[in-house]
Amino acid sequence: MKLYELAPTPSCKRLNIFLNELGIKDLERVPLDLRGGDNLTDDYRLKSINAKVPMLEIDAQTRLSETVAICRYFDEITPNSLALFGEGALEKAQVEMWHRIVELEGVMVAFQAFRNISQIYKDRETCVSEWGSVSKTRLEAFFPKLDKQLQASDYVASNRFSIVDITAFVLVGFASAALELEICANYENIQRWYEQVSSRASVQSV
Ligand SMILES: N[C@@H](CCC(=O)N[C@@H](CS)C(=O)NCC(=O)O)C(=O)O
Repeated sequence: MKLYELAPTPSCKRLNIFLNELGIKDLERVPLDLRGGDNLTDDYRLKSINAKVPMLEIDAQTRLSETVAICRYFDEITPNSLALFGEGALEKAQVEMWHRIVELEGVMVAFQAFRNISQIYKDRETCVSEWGSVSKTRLEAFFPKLDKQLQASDYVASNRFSIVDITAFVLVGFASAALELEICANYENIQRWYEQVSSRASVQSV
């Protein structure tokens, strides 16, 4: 089994925190140079449906793309009682609901903002500065929603740590560093939760 990645990217951070939670360490890793275009070669495109990282190669015929799909695979094959995708009908649905909200209104919008403002991938996509700015404004409008939820609940989806906290944690870190948004200073519930998640061993080693 091989994991194709660029460890500092947000998507790979999400996966690596999840793997740390499960205690998975001895995984063969293949580092890719994304800016150099390692993910755009014909060989990689044949292997990866979205030509992005992370990508898990299970064997010569079987590969998985999409961070959450890879997390789910490892969760299923690793005996554990962490319930990172929730436990019971209601909590599983709450995890699913909040994960979609955080990904669709947070992560995807943050990626659009960063990619269009920085133009780091202008060799492979059309970049529109105005779309980057609009996306950044839309992203800023998401954090009050997250803060309100964290006022009502210890963690994002419920009172228990889940995969949604990993995704939201990486999002807040990325938006603060790459988009220079002051999130923790402006939202006290996000700040309380962010400090709590930061103290987890799984997070400290990525
Ligand atoms: N929806 C995908 C997004 C993956 C993604 O956007 N990966 C970025 C790094 S964070 C990437 O590979 N970028 C290279 C490119 O777009 O060429 C997932 O969740 O895995």
